[in-house]
Amino acid sequence: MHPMLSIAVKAARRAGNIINQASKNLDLLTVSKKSHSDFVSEVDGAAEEAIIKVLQAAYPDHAILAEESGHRGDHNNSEYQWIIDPLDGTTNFLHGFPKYSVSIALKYKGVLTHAVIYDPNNNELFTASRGSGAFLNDRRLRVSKRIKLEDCLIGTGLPFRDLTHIDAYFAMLKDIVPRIAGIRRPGSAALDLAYVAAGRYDGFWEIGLAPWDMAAGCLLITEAGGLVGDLEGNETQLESGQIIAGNPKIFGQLLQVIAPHLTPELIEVQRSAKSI
Ligand code: 2AM
Ligand code: CA
Ligand code: CA
Ligand code: CA
Repeated sequence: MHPMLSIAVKAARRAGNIINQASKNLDLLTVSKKSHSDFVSEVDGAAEEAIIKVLQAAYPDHAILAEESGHRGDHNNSEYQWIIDPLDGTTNFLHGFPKYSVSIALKYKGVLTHAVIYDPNNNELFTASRGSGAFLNDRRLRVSKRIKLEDCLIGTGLPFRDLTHIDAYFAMLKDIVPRIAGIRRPGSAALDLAYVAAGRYDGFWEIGLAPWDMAAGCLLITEAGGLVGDLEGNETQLESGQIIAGNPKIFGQLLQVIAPHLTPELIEVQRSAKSI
């Protein structure tokens, strides 16, 4: 394992331990709301600090973008940037619904290079390094082999914070559901993307995500032989928050159903993210 990936794994496991400990006493947690239905607890912050402590001890010069504390370090001059979601699926965590994860990715010169997604509940560690494949614990991962949309299990997430695009999203959902075998919406986007890499889902799409929800999952999927793109089929821009992913046969079929429901506003979100 590349030394930078092992540091990321160490950080993810530390965060996972904090999350597991806290999950035994959910009633004791202080929970606040960032906005309507957007919850945060002290566990999010504690897990994030633990991750950052491990990363900064090893790589004090690297820049960091983390959900709860934002930017740290010199983003203009560092070639390395860590992108961190310390607890993806906070709502699930707070309800004892066992679908949440820790997500850590490293960009080198703007390119996703290492990725970890850790499910502390099931002790499932998903890792990838560019050019070296994707793994679940010690097992090499491949995306699924299904070729017909009608046989596929597709993951998604509902818009929850910004409801501006909810009609367009429901139009996508309405069109896709009769064409597939099943739909799932567990609520941890990072873990969903890891499941595409593992072949548990054949495809996934969502709008309104944040860069830290998507970064690690994108590398896991491409390293497992899958495709990721934006909702027009172009290269994913993490800042756009819009993603379609799947095995190489299903990616295009999913895109054909989803893309016609893009509104000018959703297209604008994608295209303006490209110019960042
Ligand atoms: P979070 O738990 O790290 O905030 C996509 O659905 C992402 O949106 C999730 O991975 C989750 O990341 C975030 N999210 C926050 N609040 C949510 C909510 N009430 N419902 C769904 N997703 C939520
Ligand atoms: Ca959050
Ligand atoms: Ca998240
Ligand atoms: Ca989070």
